[in-house]
Amino acid sequence: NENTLASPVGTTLDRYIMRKQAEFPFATGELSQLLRDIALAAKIVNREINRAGLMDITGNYGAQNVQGEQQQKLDVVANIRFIRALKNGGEACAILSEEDDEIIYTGNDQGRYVVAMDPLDGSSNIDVNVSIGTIFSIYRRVSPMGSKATREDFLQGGRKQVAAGYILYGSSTMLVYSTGHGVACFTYEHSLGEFFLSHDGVQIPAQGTTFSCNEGNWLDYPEWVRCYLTQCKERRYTGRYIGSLVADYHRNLFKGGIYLYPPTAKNLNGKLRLLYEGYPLAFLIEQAGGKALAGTEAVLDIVPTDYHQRAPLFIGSSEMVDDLVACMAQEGVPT
Ligand code: P6P
Repeated sequence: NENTLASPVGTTLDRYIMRKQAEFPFATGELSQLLRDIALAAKIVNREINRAGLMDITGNYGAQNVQGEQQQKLDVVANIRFIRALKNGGEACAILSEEDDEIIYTGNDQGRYVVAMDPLDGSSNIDVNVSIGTIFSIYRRVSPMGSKATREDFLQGGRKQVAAGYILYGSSTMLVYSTGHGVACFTYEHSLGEFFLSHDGVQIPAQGTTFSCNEGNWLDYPEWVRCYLTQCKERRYTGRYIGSLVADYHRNLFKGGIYLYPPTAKNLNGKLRLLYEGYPLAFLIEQAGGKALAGTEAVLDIVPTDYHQRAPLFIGSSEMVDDLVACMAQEGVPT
């Protein structure tokens, strides 16, 4: 039926969500509402980000977050806004945020979902006006409705995600998400306060000629990573590294490419967090026909043990990830 066709560009996010929900007769609308709540928070955070330079709320807040990283004021603002939107929305019973060590209970113990999120990744880029992003990952709870959410709700593993996505606050603000039936991309129209569908059924090109990696860590990289990066240079690929994961990821999703965050001396498991960076971005890239590895293992297959655990991330065009795997074999890594 017409619902299974890609929705026409220009559809609003609301109409798109309703149309998609109509494709699932058993859908009860909670996930749809949860996505709307996330979109609302995104609009609010977008406004704060755009005003930041003017309201002088950028710069270091002085507080340290649980990661021991210098916390930017906008980190705090974004975290509060997403938590408040999800609390008011009523669909999520708990939240795991990069900014908080423990899970945050929303008070909606009847909520069917839990959300893991990085409210504002790459916040060190704010002061220099580089694009930044929010990343979110949604699970159906496994603990009984009416009870408090548990660790198990958040440690179900990447393949149990029911939805995932990100907001990119760039030259335009875009919301990209999937509920497991393809990737949709929406562009925000400030004057109307609406997200409009700009791409439906996004597929990452199988091959690309862009690699995104911080080569300052070259001396730390395992031989198979150096082997691959050398191959990229021999092929005269383009290096593009914005230093903001969502921005690098989004460009590679549309143009083809690979993003690499390997183990380093400072971070033996890489710098990126599994539950609210690796898993959601891996969910999306597989929906878009790409691949995501943490090493020899697919990111989505990693069994999680800790809320804030890190994992290496090699993610993007399928043929580029395959070339990376060939380098593992070449360097004797058991695959
Ligand atoms: P490095 C930003 O701090 C971030 O989490 C990602 O957005 C980005 O891709 C990466 O870290 C940059 O890390 O070590 O290359 O500066």
